Amino acid sequence: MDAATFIRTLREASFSPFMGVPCSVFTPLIDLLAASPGGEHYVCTSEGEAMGLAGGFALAGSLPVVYMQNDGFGNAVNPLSSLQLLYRLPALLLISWRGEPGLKDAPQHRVMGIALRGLLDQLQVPYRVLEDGAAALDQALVQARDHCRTASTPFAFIIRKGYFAPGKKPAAPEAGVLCQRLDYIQLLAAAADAGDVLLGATGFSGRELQQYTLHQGRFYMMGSMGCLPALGLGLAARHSRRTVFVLDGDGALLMKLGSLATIGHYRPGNLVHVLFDNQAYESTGGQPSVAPGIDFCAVARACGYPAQEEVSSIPRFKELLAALAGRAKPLFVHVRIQCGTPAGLPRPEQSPEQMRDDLMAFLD
Ligand SMILES: Cc1ncc(C[n+]2csc(CCOP(=O)(O)OP(=O)(O)O)c2C)c(N)n1
Repeated sequence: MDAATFIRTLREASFSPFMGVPCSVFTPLIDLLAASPGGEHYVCTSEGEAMGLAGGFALAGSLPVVYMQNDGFGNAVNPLSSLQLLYRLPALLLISWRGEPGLKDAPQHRVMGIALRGLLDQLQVPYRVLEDGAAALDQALVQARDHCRTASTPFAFIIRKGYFAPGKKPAAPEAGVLCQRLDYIQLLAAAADAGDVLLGATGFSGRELQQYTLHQGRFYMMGSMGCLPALGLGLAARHSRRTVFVLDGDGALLMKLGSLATIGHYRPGNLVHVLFDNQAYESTGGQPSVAPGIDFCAVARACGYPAQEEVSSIPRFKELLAALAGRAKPLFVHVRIQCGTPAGLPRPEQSPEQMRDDLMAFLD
C-alpha cells in the first residue's frame, strides 16, 4: 500500500489527525506525515500519551488515528481501558504486527506477536488484520467508521510488516560536526573498569554495545523501551562497588522521563546515565523525536542528579572519562550525536536468556 493513498483514504473517511510512536513498519507513513506541514501530526513520547491526546481530539469531535508498534500497545492498554473504553471515546488504532507467528522477527516481539489479538478480544476492541489493496482498506474503513460512530469506542487495524510500500526517504541531514554513538561507546567500554556494568537501551545504543564491545559486564535490553534507567537503578542498588553505566537514547528516555525523578530521588552513588541524543528514533527509521530544544541536563538537575555534563566532542568526552572517579553521582551525561551506525549492524546472536545468564555470571 502506498502511504500517500493510505493517508488520503483515511482522511476522506474522516479519520484525522494522526499521532503515535514510531515502528519501522510505519516508516513510509510517518515520513510522509512529517513532510506534510498542513496535515496535523503529533509525535508522542509514549503510546499511552498518544491515547490521551487521542481522547482530547475525540472529545473535540474528531476521529483520531493512533499508530503504535504492538510492543507499545502495552503502554496504550491503560488509557485504552480507563479512558477510551470508560468514557466511550472513538479512535482508529494502527497496530503493527511484529512477531507475527510463523514469521522471523527479533525476540522481543515474540510474546506480544502471539498475544495481541487475544488482548484486543479481551478488551472488546474489534479489529481487522489489514489485507493488501485499496478495496480491502475501503472495506475495513467502513467497518471502523461504523463502529466508531455507533459504539463510540476504538477500532484497530493490525498491520503486517511490509504492508506499506517503501517511500522516498527524506533527505538525510547534512553530516554535521557531531560524532556518532559508536565512537563514544567504544571509548566508554575501553575506559570502564573490568568490574563495571554497561547497560544498553533498546535501539542502537544496546545493539552497538553488544556488537562492538568486548566488555564482559554488558547487557542489551532489547525491548521494554524506556525501562533501562530503572533497571540500572535496581542493579546499582545491589552492586554499590561497581559503577553502573546506563546508555540511553532520547526516544527511550522521553518515553519514561519520570525515571530521572526516581533516580534523582534515590541518588545511587554509582550510576552514570549517558544519553545519546540524536533527536531521532534512529533504529525504527530515523523519525524525528521531540528532543530538539530540550535541555536534558537542566531536567536532570531539577530532578535531583547532583552532577550533569554536556558533551558534543570526543576530546570533551575523554576528559570526562578521565575524571569520572572523582565526579558526584548519579552523573547525567548528555551526549549530542548525529545519526549513523555501522552499515549492516547485525542483531545479536545470543538469546535474551543467554544475555541474562552472562550478566548474572559476571555479577556473581
Ligand atoms: C513501547 C515501545 N514503543 C515503540 C517501540 C519501537 N521502538 C524500538 S526502538 C525505538 C526507537 C528508540 O529511539 P531512541 O531511544 O532515540 O534510540 P535510537 O533508535 O535513536 O538508537 C522504537 C520507537 C518499542 N520497542 N517499544
